[in-house]
Amino acid sequence: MKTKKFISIILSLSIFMAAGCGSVDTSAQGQSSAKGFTDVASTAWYYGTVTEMAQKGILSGYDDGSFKPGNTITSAEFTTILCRIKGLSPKSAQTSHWSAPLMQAALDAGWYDYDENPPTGEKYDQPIIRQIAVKILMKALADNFSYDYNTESAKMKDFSKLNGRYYDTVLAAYSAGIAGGDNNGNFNPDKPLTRAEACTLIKRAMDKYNTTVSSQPQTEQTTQPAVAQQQTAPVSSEARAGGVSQNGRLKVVGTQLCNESGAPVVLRGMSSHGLQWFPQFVSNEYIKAVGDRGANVMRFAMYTSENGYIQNPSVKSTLTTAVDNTLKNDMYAIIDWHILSDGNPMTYANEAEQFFKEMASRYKDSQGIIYEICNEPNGGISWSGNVKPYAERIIPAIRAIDSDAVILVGNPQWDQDLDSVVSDRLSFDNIMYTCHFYSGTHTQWLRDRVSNAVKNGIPIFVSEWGTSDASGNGGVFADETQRWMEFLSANNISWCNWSLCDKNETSAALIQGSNASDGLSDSELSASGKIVFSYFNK
Ligand code: DCB
Repeated sequence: MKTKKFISIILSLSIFMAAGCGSVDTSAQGQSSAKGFTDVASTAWYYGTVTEMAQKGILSGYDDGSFKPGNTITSAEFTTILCRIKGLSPKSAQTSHWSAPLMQAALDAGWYDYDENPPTGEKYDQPIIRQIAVKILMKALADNFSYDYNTESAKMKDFSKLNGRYYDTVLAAYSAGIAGGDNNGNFNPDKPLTRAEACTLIKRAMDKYNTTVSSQPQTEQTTQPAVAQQQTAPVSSEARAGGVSQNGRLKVVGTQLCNESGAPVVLRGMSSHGLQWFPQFVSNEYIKAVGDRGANVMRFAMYTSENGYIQNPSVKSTLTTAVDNTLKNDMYAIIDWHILSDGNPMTYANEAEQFFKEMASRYKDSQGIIYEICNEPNGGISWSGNVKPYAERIIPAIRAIDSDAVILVGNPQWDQDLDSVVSDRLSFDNIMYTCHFYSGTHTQWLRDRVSNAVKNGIPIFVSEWGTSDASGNGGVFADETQRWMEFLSANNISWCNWSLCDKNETSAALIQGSNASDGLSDSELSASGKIVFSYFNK
């Protein structure tokens, strides 16, 4: 919390004041506004904006009821507000500064360059200067940087002071009506920004680009300065061992899933059941409870058929809520296009392409997303004739938007036709092939296929497996499950178990009446759930 006393500042020269933006406040201090900020007068030019932004929970005031509109805003404060709006996941950082995980995320997202704000943090607490602020704002929120150079540069009397590296973003902001000159027509590129001005800039950009506040990860609440406190979306739990903030964006090296720095990572967690049937188990409480038991990944089965997405597209909002909950809990999230009774992925390839483009646009800045483009191809289809061509269509569509997320690809016979993959693999980087097993049905012969695939350089991810037989029922097959767990562990293979629900079938991990509000105890787990949860950390 800042303790500096508020000094009344005359904001008459606000550079970002739009024409006709209202009267100039010269004596805000002591007047109380409708929202209760003691120093934001209802006649202030920024009154409406500050009030609205505070109501949305994007900025907040200080404990003493003030907002300090004329104070400068620091680099870390300004940038992390945008990180929260966009829901960037915190990253492992070089310093212990409160903002460092999100500043690292902003740097990695390309919002600013290393020298503008080194990750060693020495500039984090300095006032941010206007040209850098506008650049970060535009990188974070703008959907295009279009402008006419002659028109926009002519509007700026002090254009010669603008550093060339900010031409595109600042002139685009001028063109979009987001930034403007002061009363003298100057932009003052090297001057600090005030809190009121920052608020106005962000609001204009959000309005212009129809930005909605993401409900994704936050930094630790306790260490945020007042300016950056989020008042709406629930605040995330701590960084999780093996989670996204620790491992960052994943990549595939050889056959091994690795973290951002190239060290091997194993993800273990739960798959949902069909989201159209069991949405209640992908709540924040359930996901957090699974994470607290040691999992670092969740997979969400969005069925295409059986009253799934094709017939009932609104199930997509269950999916995105589930994914957001997962990221908020610092876990990886797998978006599963769950074909099953429609065993040929080509049947709904158009819908799949559209869907994955939308997901990629939504999550491209998140580090915790894995796309699974077709659950279990099956029926009279082949790898080379159906699934591979499907993958060759969907993967580039995702990559055009989200260039380096890991993508999981299925194969015929419910993800058991690994031999076909070995002889005709895809040519993309950062992909893994799925193998699914059910302990009561799939035994050593399938482990042999996995071993053979890995030996041939095929990266394997077990995105679904069960302790039951292949119907999801029967068993529990504890001995065979143990063989599988030892095998996967020995091979560093990641997995998700089917399924986090309380359906009356063996593979369901929960008993009826489970309640995750206080975590999930063993007594709330089924026979299968008890076994599975005991393997999250092994
Ligand atoms: C997979 C599917 C998954 C299915 C489980 C268990 O299917 F990816 O959706 O889940 O494995 O069968 C089951 C649920 C049931 C639900 C049913 C239909 O547990 O509650 O009624 O889906 O929605 C597999 C996996 C392997 C094999 C066959 C199937 N196999 N299959 O090897 O023969 O036919 O669904």
